[in-house]
Amino acid sequence: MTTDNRQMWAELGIDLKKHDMLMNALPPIYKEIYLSQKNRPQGMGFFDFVVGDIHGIRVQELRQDAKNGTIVVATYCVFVPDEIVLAADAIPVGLCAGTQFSVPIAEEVLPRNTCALIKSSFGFKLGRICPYVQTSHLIVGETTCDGKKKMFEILAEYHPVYIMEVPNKKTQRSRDLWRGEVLAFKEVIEKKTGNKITADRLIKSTRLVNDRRRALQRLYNTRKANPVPISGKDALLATQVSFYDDVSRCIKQVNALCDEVEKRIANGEGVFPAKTPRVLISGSPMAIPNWKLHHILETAGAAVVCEESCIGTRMFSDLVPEKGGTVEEQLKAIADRYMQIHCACFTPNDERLDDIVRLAREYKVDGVVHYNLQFCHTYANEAVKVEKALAKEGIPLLRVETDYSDEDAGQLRTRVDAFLEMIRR
Ligand code: BJ8
Repeated sequence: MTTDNRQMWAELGIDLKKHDMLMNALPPIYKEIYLSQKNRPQGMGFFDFVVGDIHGIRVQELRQDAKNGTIVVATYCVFVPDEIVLAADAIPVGLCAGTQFSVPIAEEVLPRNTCALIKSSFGFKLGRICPYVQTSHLIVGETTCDGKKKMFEILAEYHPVYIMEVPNKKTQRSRDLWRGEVLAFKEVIEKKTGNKITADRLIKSTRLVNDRRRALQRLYNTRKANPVPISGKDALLATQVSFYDDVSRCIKQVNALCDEVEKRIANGEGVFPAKTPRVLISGSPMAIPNWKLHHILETAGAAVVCEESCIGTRMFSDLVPEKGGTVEEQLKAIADRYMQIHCACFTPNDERLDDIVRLAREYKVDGVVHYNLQFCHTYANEAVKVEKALAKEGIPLLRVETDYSDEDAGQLRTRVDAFLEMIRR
């Protein structure tokens, strides 16, 4: 930790004592979960560096941009269109909400029976331990689930917050509502930045965000190979980092990683033996540093080969058509693309069931683990339908409900062991 960083954190109003505790806790966990893996691609070195310096260089960059007048827009959901933020020369930053550390802080205010993702994100602000939150000029929330929606109301007492209304159905009326929301968001961002979003800026930012999606698609495609050339933990980390890293740098680093990993495939090289059981994880997003389930699965002898999640395929599967056109035409294309995210907050949401079955086939998995954050009722209830859809296709399923603490790690391991025993070929 450099003196420069400490000074920057102090200027940002960070609670240095709590922050030190968080920063001291991360390295041993990372060493155990990540650095203990064998035969990792060298390209993961960049991502190791990013985590090792998680509140350093990237925050310094954002601070410098902010000092030069750039607006930093923080988000918690893949429904918030980065294209619009970038087209106004602002910087989008996906906030992490994946640590147990900030949960007890949030529980001083929020009900305990709230999902860990909501508590973790709120705790970061309440405890003043996240320099990304502190650097941001605006947090953009959404009306996806009830817990998040009401948390954002409370968060607005501590930080500027703007809420986008995400509809709950996929009818034409809902699409029209969402198009209106995207248009309103463009106006909010223009006002906040003082920059006009032109058709030219919008097509450029659309291409850029699509390039990030293409890079992640490329990475995930490599995971279809057998033996799998990269661990699930490493692929998850690259996806997690892509939420807050500079977009152009992220594209470059993910593509460099893909170059290396594709060579491994050509050489028949893998990180796990070819007969390793292949698992798809589906469900609630895993924000950084939530690596718990991947770690349990991969140390129990499985390979996680895909995540049907917002920190996974839901983030990058669909591109915005790059047809250009007027600002209004492009915003419509952007809005329509985002309506293809099959979050469990929609009813009905059968497209997600189709996605899970399709991905299970494409990634040739031996089983699916449905990951549900405790108290997330949307995903928990949708899991009933997921179970039926997979049973119909003869695909084994393990349903897991957990939080960010390690209290249930032993019990989870026992269940994972039994599941792997069942699906082992
Ligand atoms: S589009 S999945 S990122 S809302 S896990 S907070 S749903 S109680 S995170 Fe999500 Fe957007 Fe949907 Fe994706 Fe609520 Fe459930 Fe918690 Fe969740």
